[in-house]
Amino acid sequence: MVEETIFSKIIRREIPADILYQDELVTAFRDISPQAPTHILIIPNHLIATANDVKQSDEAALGRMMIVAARLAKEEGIDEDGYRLIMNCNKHGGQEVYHIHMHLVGGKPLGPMLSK
Ligand code: DGP
Repeated sequence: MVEETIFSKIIRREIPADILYQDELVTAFRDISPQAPTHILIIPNHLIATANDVKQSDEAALGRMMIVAARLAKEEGIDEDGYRLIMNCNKHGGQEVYHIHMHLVGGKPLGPMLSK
């Protein structure tokens, strides 16, 4: 049994978050500690702990995450200049919350992809 994280409480609106989008598959909300002018997290409503745990049955939710990312990038006005989509996995990836999430980051030049 995989343990719920704070993100499940955000999805159920049990704790506050700046939710920008929600449907039957995914939820998107602003990151509590933004690393750029736009920093949004897009997550599946059902708990998938890490990218390693993705199953065939998750395909619809994962596809929707991508659709919502593109839509929010446009709404934020960062689609033309560009942005970065990031999903961290486990320790070396720097994952802190074990409910997979796509970071949508933009609004300024983001520099090289990886810090040295
Ligand atoms: P990661 O390192 O990829 O697991 O990123 C986790 C992100 O989640 C990090 O950028 C901060 C964000 N975060 C953690 N707790 C909360 C929270 O309670 N609310 C919101 N909005 N974001 C959170």
